[in-house]
Formats: sequence, C-alpha cells, structure tokens
Amino acid sequence: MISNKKIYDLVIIGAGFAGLYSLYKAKLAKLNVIAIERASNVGGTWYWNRYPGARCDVESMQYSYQFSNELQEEWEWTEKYATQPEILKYANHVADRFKLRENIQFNSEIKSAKFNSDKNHWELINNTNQLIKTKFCIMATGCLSTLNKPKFKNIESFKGEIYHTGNWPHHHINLKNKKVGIIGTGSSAIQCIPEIINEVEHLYVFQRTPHYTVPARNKPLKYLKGKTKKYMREPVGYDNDLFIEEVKYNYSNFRLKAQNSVAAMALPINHQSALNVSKERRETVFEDRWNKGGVPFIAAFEDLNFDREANETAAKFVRNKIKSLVKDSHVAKLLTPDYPIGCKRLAVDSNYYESYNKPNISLVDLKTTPLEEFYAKGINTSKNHYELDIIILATGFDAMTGTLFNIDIEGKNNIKLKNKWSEGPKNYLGLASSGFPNLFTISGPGSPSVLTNMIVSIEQHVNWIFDCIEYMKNNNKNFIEASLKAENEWYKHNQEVSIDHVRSSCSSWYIGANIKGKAKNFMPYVGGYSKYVEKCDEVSKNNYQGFIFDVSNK
Ligand code: N01
Repeated sequence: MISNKKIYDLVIIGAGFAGLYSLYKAKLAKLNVIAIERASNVGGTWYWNRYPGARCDVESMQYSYQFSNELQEEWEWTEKYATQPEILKYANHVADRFKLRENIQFNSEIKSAKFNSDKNHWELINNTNQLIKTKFCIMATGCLSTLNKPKFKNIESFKGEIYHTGNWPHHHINLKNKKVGIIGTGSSAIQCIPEIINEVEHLYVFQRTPHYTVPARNKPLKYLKGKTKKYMREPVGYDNDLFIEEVKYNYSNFRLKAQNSVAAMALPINHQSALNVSKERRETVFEDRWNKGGVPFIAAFEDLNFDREANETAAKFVRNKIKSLVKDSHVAKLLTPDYPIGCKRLAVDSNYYESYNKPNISLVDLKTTPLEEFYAKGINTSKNHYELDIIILATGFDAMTGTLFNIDIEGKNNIKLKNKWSEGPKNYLGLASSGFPNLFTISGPGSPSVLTNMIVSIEQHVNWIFDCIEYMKNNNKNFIEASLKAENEWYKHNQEVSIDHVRSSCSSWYIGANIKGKAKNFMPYVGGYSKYVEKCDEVSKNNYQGFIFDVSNK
C-alpha cells in the first residue's frame, strides 16, 4: 500500500486512539494520508497490553471519543471500567465505522524519520526499508509504548517462560498449576495479580517499592432499555447510580465538565482543604470516596496534590486500610508506601490487597533481599532461590520519550531529536520542537497527556493540529516549527509548575527515574488540562504565536 513515488501530505505514525482520530481528520480534510502501524491491527496500547485483568481506570463513558455524536450515542459500554478486550473492540469499531483501515499500513514499523532540507520533505524508512516521503508527520506513537525491560543478570539462562505485561501474547497462557513470579507492583501488576492468583499454584510477587491503590468498585453499567424514565439527572462523573440513557441525554454537559477540569475528566471535586475540616469530617469524606471507588479518591480535598500535610492525611487513611485489609501484619507493612499518595500514579484495583490473604501468594521484599540474578529454574535473591515456571515482567515502560527515541528522528541541520532532548524533552506545548518542521507529537511530553483522560487530550491535540494545517493552507504557509524562545519558556514553565506538585515528590516514570541513564525531568505538563487548553487556544487565535512559519529549512 505504501507508495515510495508520491509525496504524502501527511504520514501518521501509530494507529492507536491518537492515530485513528488523526486519520479520520486527515480524510475529512481530503489530505493524501497514510498511517503506519507496527502491530497487525488497531488499538495501540490496548492492542499490546492484554495481560489478565487489564482494564481502564477512567470511566468508560468518559474514556471514549466525543468527535462523533452518532458514535457516542450508538456505542454501548457494558461496565463502569471497560476491560481491555472491550476497548479493543471499540477501537476496531471506530476503524471500521469510519473506513480508516484502507489508509493504514499494518505490520510496518518506522525506523527513521529524516527531514530532507534540500527537498523540503520528511523521509521515513520502515522495517522493510521502504521509503515514505511526506510534507507533514504526526507522531501518534503513544506515551507508554516502549517496554522497560531491566537487564536482570542471567535472564537468558531461565528455562521457563517470560512475559511482559506490556506485550502480552495473543494466545491463552496457561497458568494453572504453575509457579509464577511477577516482578513489579505498579498499576499493571496491581490489575494482574488478583486475576491470576485464582489460577496459579503459587504466586511470588517481587516488590521493590509498594504502590498506593484504591478500590475500583467496578460494576456493570445500568441501562433503562425502554423502562420508564422517571427523570433525567445531570451526571457529575463517577456516579454509581445513573442509567446510561441519563448520561447520554446529558452527554454534552458531561463532556463540558471534563473539558473544564484539571484532568480532562468529570469527577466530584471537593473544594475544601483537608486541613480545614475536623478529623471526623475528613475521615468521613475519605471513607465515602473509598467506598465509591476509583480515582476521585485523590480529589477528596483540593489540596491533596499540593500540600504535603494535607496529602499525608489521605496517605495515612490508605495505610490504615492496608493494615485492616491484609491479615498478615508483616505483609501489610511491606505493602505500605511511605511516600506521598499520588506521586506515583494512583492505581485502581479489584481485590489487590485481599489477594495477599490467599494461601498461594508470597510477597518478596526486594528492598531487604535484592534480586540478584535469574537462573535456569527461577530467580535468586540475596536470601532465597525461587523455583518458577513462568516469570511476568510488570516493569513498565520507557515512558513518553522512549518510542520517539527508538525512531531515528533527524530534523534540520542533522539535529537528532534524541540528542536535542538528551537533558530533557524541550518542545512547545508538547506539540512541536524547534528544528523539526511540520512534525507534531500527540500527547507528548510538555502536554497534560498521561495526567489526564487520554482520549480527551488526544482529541484536543488532534483538533489543534488540523486547525493549524488548515490555517497554513489558507495563509499559504508551508512549514511550521516552534520558536526556540517559546519552547525554552514553555519548558521552564513546565518545570516550575511541577516543583511543588506531589507528582514530582518521588521517583517515578513521570521523571524518567525508572530508566537508567535517562534525563530526570518532569515530563508531562502538570499545570492542569483546562489551563493548558486555554493556552493552546490563545496561541492559535494569535496566529500561532510562538511558532514560526516558512523560515529557511537549511
Ligand atoms: O509500570 P510502573 P506499570 N527490579 O512503572 C518495578 C499505565 N497503566 O506497567 O517502583 C525490580 O508503574 C517498579 O518498581 P519501583 C499507568 O499510567 C494504566 O505498572 O521502580 N522491580 C514498579 O513496581 C501506569 O502508571 C492502567 O521500585 C522493578 C514496576 O516494576 C503506567 O501504565 C493499567 C525493576 C513498574 O511499575 C505504568 O504502569 C496499567 C527492577 N529492575 C498501566 N524495574 C490503567 O488502568 C521496575 N520495577 C489505565
């Protein structure tokens, strides 16, 4: 399908949610477009992350596109939090409904993208050495799409099976009667452990740092299905009692609430300070949020993300919950984090802590007994040998920049993106980087991205990019890139807003701390989604202030 003769108007790299919507917009704009996808089908992160228990922790009624009213009216989610298979089915439905597949080249991985300054276009090369030329390039490559595979000593000597949660096989993995080890206790492991514990003979959880998690309280969604509607209530977000028809009836208002929020998500926010209420009141609020479930726990009080003392009240509440839920007090202690809650991304679970009360689970504390090496039959820590049939790496991702760096991206004057960003990802609004004309990143570092409901953020980015391309067409502009000044200021602002935020108060993938040798900078924009959108809109209204058009490409 790829043509190496023509020069495309646009090449989109990736066919996850960002790639699919970009493709939809490109076809609407009648651009000569192709999307290149390394997988054999659409879905991006939901194509790869098919480990047992994988599901989204943003409500399905919000974790879905809003660009097509018909689409959001006709699609029927079945659970409050959709499972990975259901989300993948949705991505496939979108691809079919809008006839997007005809413009996607599957099983094709872009290896390099170089700007040809003589010919003024991008030249991309894929894994089969095909050359693709294009005027514009959209990196819809995802933020969590390159695996973090730590170099464990002697890993190759292990004779059993090894799987990574982020690249789970498409076939069924039989865990019955198997001794299984799982390394890592982040969101992926927290979802996976309660699922596989019921199957395995024994599960060894190798934990370096405990993670905070709150119960999801997932449930099937309720449909009126022709039953008489008593009244149509206004959805706040994360309401447990609403019928789907009520949400759909009020969908535009509901979506507006997300648009005006910090995390692009409608959820109940309490504007009180945790420190300005009585201890009893505070506990009641936390208890209520804990019982309702999900990420609104961290919005129980307005200052949990900014004030360490306020944060500590929420952290203490969860620590007490761990103590009450996990029967073995030593295990409970090991599972208890000592850093601020919400620093590492708050996980949402179904029976995670309860899993540790089962007889066939052992928690291995890597802090006191470090993992030394793999061997033919399993894992050696400094204290024990663990004989295992299967090892699951739930060790996360080289987030936000990993996939961009895996592609050899070279802009004007032979500048490589990897070199330019060696001390941290510098760009303007997370959308474009100086020296890389007509190359856009979707939900890249420098944008709210992973701190928000990703689908809302993706749609906002894609809309902005296509408005920009339209503006360029109408104003006879051929090239756009961020100005160095604007990108330096944005980067500075990005770092400033993160300094006092709880998210930058511990070591996490947000700051690249999980990857050896990676620059330590807070990558996503933590200033809030609605403020960010205001800034993007202001920039476009002011003829793309901070961007420069048609400067020499040499
Ligand atoms: O990865 P993580 P994840 N030796 O990086 C440990 C999204 N997501 O895949 O904390 C031993 O959070 C590491 O330990 P430590 C979500 O945004 C969303 O779980 O570095 N252990 C940690 O425990 C999430 O934040 C959903 O000390 C090692 C774990 O591996 C992001 O994906 C569901 C190690 C990695 O945790 C990543 O989550 C799932 C080593 N050498 C994921 N290296 C939704 O619900 C790493 N670890 C939407």
